[in-house]
Amino acid sequence: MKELFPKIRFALLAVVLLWLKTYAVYKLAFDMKIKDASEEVILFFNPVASLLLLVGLSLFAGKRRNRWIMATSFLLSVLLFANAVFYGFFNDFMTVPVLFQTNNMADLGTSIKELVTYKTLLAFTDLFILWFVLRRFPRFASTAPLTRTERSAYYLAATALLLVNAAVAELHKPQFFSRSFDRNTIVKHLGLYTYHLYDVLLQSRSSAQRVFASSDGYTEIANYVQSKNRQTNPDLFGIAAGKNVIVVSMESTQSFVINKKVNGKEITPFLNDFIKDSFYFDNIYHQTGQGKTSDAEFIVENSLYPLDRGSVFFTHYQNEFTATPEMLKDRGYYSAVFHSNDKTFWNRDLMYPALGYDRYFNKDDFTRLEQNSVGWGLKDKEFFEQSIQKLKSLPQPFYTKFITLTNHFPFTLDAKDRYIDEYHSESQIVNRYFPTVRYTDEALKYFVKRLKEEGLYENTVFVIYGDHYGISENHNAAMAQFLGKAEITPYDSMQLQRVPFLIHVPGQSGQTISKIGGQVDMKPTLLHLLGVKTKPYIEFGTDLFVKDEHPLTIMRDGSFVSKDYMYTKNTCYQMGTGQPADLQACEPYLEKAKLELQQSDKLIYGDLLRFDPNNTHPTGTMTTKLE
Ligand code: GP9
Ligand code: MN
Repeated sequence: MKELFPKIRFALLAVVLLWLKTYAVYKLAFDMKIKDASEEVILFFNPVASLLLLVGLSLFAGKRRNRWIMATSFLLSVLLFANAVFYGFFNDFMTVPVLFQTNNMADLGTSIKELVTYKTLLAFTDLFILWFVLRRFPRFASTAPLTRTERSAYYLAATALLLVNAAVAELHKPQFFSRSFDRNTIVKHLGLYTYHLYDVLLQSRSSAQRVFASSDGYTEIANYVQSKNRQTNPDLFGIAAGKNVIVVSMESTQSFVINKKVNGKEITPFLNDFIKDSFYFDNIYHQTGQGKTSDAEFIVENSLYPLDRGSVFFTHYQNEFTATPEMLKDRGYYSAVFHSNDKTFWNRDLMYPALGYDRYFNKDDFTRLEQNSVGWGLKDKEFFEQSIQKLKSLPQPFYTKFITLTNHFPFTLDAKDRYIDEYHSESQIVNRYFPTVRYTDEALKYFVKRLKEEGLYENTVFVIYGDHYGISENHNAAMAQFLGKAEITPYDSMQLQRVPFLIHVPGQSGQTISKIGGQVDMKPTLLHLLGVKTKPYIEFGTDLFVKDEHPLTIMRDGSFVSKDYMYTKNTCYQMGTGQPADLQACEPYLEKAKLELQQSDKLIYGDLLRFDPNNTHPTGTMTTKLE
């Protein structure tokens, strides 16, 4: 046994280097929200056990052991590096489904460039050290074979350490293993690598769910949904029946820009005016997860929650859905999406037929010249202009969706498109955000003007919603400055997740509705205006025109907002004052929120809408494939 050390010392060196590097990346690239010294100690030690197990696999590799060690170090470094970049924008750790979203990669270039800093490059320093040791001190890296006892001793020790790690997590955070905490909490307690092993386990469990699902599963969820109080507002039901619909998904637009000024100038002058003639909902939260824009699209058109991991557009595009375009098809509507990105981005070319769309006007349908484009694609104004002729050629009534793009992270804009100056704060991202929002606002104004000229405005319902946040919590200091606050508390952060939502119905006067709601509520709200009863269908939202207070608006991570309380980051807050409240006050809602998300997840994982008797257009037999 005493000969063991020389045989494993190169592996141990790799472990120690990876460990220290991981800790450095934890501190520099992730916002771990460490509360006290004990958490810091847990954080420091948490990479060790899984690193010993993973790098230890090399001990089975015989003579090629050192190559294995180098390869494992490299792969783990890539994983660390990728997480650091991913976290920079998403404030989240990667999951297995995210890894398979490879068709998104090409376009992510500009965003990634912005996020790759010296911090992320730290992720590869140790490989040079290992390589140097191998070259200069080959005897240090012995490849003498290990006996079975030696290997067992090594793995026993590493596993014991993993168990200690798990026990400490459970002691420090009771019910760690019975409640599903957010990914930040998991990484904080178990470490990044153990988290990834756990994530792989989750993935295989969810894949199995479809196979074992039956119509009983559908019935259970249908009963759950039918037990909710879902009403319509009789004064408004059907007021827009048969009209065309234009939905605009506004990239990264949060409510805090509405009716606000920067450097003395309005950020959204057009929307501020348009709101006055529209139903404007000023208390609507986005409910997206890792699927960003695609999650918003999914929620808005299905009234289901997105998944906790990955984007439903990628993970479940083969499912059955009863989405808005499909439901409207039965009422004689033609449906189309307009978006000037690659058609495979977010797997849209495969997902849109499943949602019942007839046509997807994508990058290939638009003329993209250098001077027309910025950041990820065609500038919004140009995009709307080029869309008009295509829109005119569609059969009516139509249901169409336009997805804007210019206001996308990292918010780049040509000087001539800057209608207002940048903001002045320590965050370049926040500074640039305002002019790009202002630009999209101008593009919308132009779009409405052109629709009027083409005679398409008067018979069209106009829906506008913000898809998700554009400014992540990494920019809290600049946001505090903009909002004139000393700091951004988790309560404030949650309120910043509100996105604009408005519906303009020709001939109706404007009204601001401050009921609290989320993107799940948009589908029944719109469909009821169009005179479509949604009650027989599965939906998790309710009509925002119904006066009763919304019981609960639930975010994808289990946070929620109700009339009296908000729950976020494991804390209960009093609505209005933002003061922390006794956790007990939130407790009854917590269970409800959990159940709601579970039901929605079950529906998606089990592909249960295939058992829905209302599903008149099963994907497999759909008459119209994407044209
Ligand atoms: C890409 C666009 C932006 O086509 O919808 O996607 P996002 O990165 O915001 O999810
Ligand atoms: Mn988006």
